[in-house]
Amino acid sequence: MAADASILTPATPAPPYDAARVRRDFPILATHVSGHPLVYLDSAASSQQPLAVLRAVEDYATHSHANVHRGVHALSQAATAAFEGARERVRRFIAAPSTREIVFVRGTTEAINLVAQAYARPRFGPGDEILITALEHHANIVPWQMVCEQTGCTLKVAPINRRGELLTEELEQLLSPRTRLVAIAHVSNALGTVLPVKRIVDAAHAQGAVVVVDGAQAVPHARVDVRALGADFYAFSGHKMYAPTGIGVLYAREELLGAMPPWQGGGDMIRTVSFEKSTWNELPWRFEAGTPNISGAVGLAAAMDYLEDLGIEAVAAHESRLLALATAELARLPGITLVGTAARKASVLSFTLAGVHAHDLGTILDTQGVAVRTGHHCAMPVMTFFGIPATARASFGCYNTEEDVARFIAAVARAREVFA
Ligand code: C6P
Repeated sequence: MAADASILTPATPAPPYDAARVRRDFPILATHVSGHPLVYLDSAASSQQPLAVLRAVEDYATHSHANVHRGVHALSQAATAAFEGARERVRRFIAAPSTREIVFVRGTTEAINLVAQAYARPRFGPGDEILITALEHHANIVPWQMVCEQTGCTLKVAPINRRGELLTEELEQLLSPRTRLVAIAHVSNALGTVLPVKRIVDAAHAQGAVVVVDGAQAVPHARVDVRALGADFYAFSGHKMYAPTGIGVLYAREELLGAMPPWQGGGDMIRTVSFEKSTWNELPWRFEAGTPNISGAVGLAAAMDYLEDLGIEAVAAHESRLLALATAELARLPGITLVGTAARKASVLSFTLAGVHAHDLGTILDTQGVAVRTGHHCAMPVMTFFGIPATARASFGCYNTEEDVARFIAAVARAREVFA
């Protein structure tokens, strides 16, 4: 008898990633700019939303909207179920142990400020140190400077090299028993550098410090498992991962979050209120004062479903192919300097064109329908380190195609002629 063919046949290979099909899921990408089909290369600032997300938000608003946690009526219960369902979706997406550790916030900025004000400020004082890196976004610098002013603790900065790589050994040398908290990007928004988070977490923990990871530029491009990383706090924004603006997440280890005082007071974060004393709600609601962004949370959950349906690993592999292609092509053009050439990069390609301000370059690209971001990218110390005022930055998402790369390179080549 012939062997069972189904046992012998290798698993069907995954179909090749079809970026042109993915692109059609995003209605806004059919826009024309200056008479050209849009080439959207600004996903690191804000990605676009697929129909699945737009429809989920519309469906929620059409059929389920009311305030959450407050009503006995059917719509309030439906809204609460949608909101808390979204929290469970987030928990699974980042492999957090419990929904008690998932706090909905406006975005990465608010998440980091929450940790600064509710974890660091009440605990730190003179002699304590907070350690960050030289490639951080302002959202992972300024809240710590504020804590230093408020408490008298000291900010230390681990250096980078000319490729935009963190000098990890130097960071490790800066760690000491005085270090109370280490705050690092997972991926740099200005340079694209991927940081060795697990190694830094282990080194920081060995000194008794907690670690805050700014995952704003990582979550859309890689599978993040907060348990495997060992991060104490992990922050990210919905609008960089195909969800609406105004919704983000702080993951915080329950043991730490449970010992933190609330940072904002108001409705929903209390258990009882009297004029003498108020008591606090359970986790995570203790950190969600006021009516939350319910439809945003619904959209975020839909974006996570969408990304997982595409396959995060497949998206990441596709984006790194585009990044490699665009980097090689761009580097060939005379006058181009790449800013950020780390060995491990994700999604971001920053560059300058000799003799041309980045804003002028961005404007010329825009007239050709190519959208890039120009400026300091809220990372002024990075610009200072490289001795430049600004860069142009192309960033890739799940919907970008090789044709987008070709159009981008042609637009930069054209800009060179315009400014020659
Ligand atoms: N970076 C960029 O174009 P918010 O604004 O809170 O959603 O995210 C802030 C933030 C924090 N950390 C990193 C690494 C980021 O990239 C950002 C946002 C955008 O690069 C806007 S400046």
